Amino acid sequence: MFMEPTSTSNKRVFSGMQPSGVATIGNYLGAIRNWVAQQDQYDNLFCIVDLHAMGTLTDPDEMRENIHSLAATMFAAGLNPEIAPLFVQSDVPQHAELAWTLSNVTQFGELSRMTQFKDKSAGKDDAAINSAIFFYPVLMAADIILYDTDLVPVGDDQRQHVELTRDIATRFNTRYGDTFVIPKADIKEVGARIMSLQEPTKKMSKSDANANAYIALSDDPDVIKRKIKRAVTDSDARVSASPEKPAVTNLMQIYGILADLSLDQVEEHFSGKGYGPFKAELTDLLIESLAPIQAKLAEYKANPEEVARLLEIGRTRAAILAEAKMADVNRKTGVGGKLHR
Ligand code: ATP
Ligand code: LTN
Repeated sequence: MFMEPTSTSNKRVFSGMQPSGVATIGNYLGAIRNWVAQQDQYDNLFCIVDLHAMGTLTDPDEMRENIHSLAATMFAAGLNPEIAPLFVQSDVPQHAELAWTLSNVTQFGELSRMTQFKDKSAGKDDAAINSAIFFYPVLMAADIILYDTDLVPVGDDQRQHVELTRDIATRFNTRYGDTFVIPKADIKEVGARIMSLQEPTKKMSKSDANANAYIALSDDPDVIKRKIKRAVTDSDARVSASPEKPAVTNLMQIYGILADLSLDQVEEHFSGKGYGPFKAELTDLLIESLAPIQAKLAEYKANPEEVARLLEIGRTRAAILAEAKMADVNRKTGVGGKLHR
């Protein structure tokens, strides 16, 4: 039943990111950084999931701008298009096509239990909730299994969606015969959940209405300084990590990842010092860590044709795989008007 990969080296990695705003350090530390670190080890595909962002982003110019700027950001952060092709979801129509097919093996109850859906629809009138945010995990499942994906490197917030993807793929395989590889989430222990700088019990999100809640990869030094200064802290003045101190623990985590230190080491480094010196050092570290990415980002932004060219190479690679898989799926389900398939 399960089609397991044959060796580590040819394992397929697939992951996606919405062009719903400017990539944040949450996206970087929880996702992009890991994609880049492992890109030599796997057969990769990365995707800018524009269809997933249509609900939050309704201005077409902004959509176009965000897609290209997110692509530039990913290349600037070290994604190598020669070994890790990047493409835009809507450029490969089989994503939407497969999502429809998969909706026939997905239960209403399963989608109702998704915490992202529950969070995003909480307190809203039915009339104010788009059905797309309910259907969203089906499209995500299609993104993943269209490419025989083994591993899905994501932040912790996507764990439940990848579990559902496994259930959907298994159900299709049971009904129609082995077709899809059953993927696994690849979630790192460190950095998988960077919290908002303003409400540390909420994850940092690029579509947050309050820009002080996140650090964007493109924020300049003054903006970083201001945002860290305004970042909320906890009631006592000690730089120490604990569940009762989510704000400082989050800032310490960011510091630790960038400085390659454990939380204990960060605590030791700042023992006897208060939040002032801690925030000052964190600001400098962020500015220093983002500088090389920002320098490359400026180069890509000055050359939009190059970004478009790289996305087209990614599209070509993805299309070959997607067309073959979708033809197989359509043959197995029996849809279509041709006599011979
Ligand atoms: P939105 O705010 O529009 O919901 P987002 O910032 O959550 O977007 P996505 O494009 O949905 O970002 O996610 C891209 C990747 O970044 C996913 O793997 C997701 O798990 C990861 N990610 C997003 N936010 C964080 C975070 N705060 N900490 C760690 N990883 C994150
Ligand atoms: N749902 C994800 C974005 C996403 C994704 C994917 C991630 C869409 N399709 C496929 C991994 C694999 C999110 O909201 N972060």
